[in-house]
Amino acid sequence: MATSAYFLAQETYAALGIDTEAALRRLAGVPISLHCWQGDDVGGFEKTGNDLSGSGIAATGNYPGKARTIDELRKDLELAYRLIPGKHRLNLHACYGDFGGKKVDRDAITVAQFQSWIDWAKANGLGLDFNPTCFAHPKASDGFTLSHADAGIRQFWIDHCIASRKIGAEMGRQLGTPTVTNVWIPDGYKDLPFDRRAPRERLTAALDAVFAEAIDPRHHLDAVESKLFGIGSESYVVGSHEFYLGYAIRKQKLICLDAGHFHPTETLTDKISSVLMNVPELLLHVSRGVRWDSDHVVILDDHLRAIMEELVRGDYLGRTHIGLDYFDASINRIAAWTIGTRNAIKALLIALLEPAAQLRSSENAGDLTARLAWMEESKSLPFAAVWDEHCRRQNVPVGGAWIAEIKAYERAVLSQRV
Ligand code: RNT
Ligand code: ZN
Repeated sequence: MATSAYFLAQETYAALGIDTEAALRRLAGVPISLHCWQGDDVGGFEKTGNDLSGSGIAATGNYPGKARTIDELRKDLELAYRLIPGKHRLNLHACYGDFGGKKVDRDAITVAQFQSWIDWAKANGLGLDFNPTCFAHPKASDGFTLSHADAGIRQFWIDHCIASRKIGAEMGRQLGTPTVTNVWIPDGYKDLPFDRRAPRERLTAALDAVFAEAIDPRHHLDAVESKLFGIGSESYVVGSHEFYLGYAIRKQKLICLDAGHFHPTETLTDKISSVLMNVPELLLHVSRGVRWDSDHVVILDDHLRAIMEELVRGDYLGRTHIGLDYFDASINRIAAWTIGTRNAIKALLIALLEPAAQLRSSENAGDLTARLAWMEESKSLPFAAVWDEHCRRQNVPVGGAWIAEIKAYERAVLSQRV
């Protein structure tokens, strides 16, 4: 039963020509891909364990109760999905395979190690996305993978990426929804390189080898993700934005824009409509950099709102795959998923409830005063009542009620993980 707060909000929006029911219907159809790696600080389930050195990334914090096994990670995810309204996806990294205690090196993985994830996803009504794990491995310890100067090491990572695409394609085929497999590599130098060209030529050739086989886009889509710098690759990153943007345009691949991978004052706001002029589709890693690419939990801030506004205003939702990417080990990890994902959905709802007609007609009429006025007025429209209604209809906790559920799980389950 909808509440009177919702009906009042519905009237307020209707007076502006905004249909809250249509917004709720659209919102319910947009999946967010939750990143598995928030659950265990980018650890994974390989026998070798987790060492992010040389990877350019780091999870900081030691909040107790992180998932140690595939079953624990699934149980934690199931709780997060119960607290997040709507039907969503899971974004898996290759190092999260079901290895059953056996060592299967990265270049040898097949769908066999991911069948239990596919079965689990099917049982939970989730789509899957995928990533080769080109870090946290002895062959990545000097910080280079696909652009490595050593042909043997390069080939190892090419083989890993090819294996990952095959797994992604099989996930998409079995689940009936295309898997986006995203290639991100850490390759770069701490200090000034002499030769910036050769690694980029090697990376181009390696990517060509990785993508040589065409895969049916009904099952699988390729994305490439750039970065500005990483920890230990402050001076040079082979896969820069310009590098991948050019590659993606030339090969008509998806470009992955990670909100934390640009200069601190640079946002995705202008990039979305720019890159979508030239690439078929977009993958977003919604994240929050704080001073650097620090992967903080996504909050309802101006950047997040602007990203979602762009997707709605530009009518790009059908060409955009929304994923999250952050890893905070200093707070409850299930809460980190829940907070960030609920915020991403909430921001999308706010964007769907914009007084778009007024904004568009003011702008088209050259009435920039009215445009600014409507933008500011829209900030105090009663979206919270519509958001609560969304949670109610999707049978998830309304408002802060989810916090108690996480606390109870922490007491009953996480506290036992010592
Ligand atoms: C790293 C990239 C990349 C990773 C994941 C774990 O800077 O953002 O997306 O976060 O692959
Ligand atoms: Zn990312």
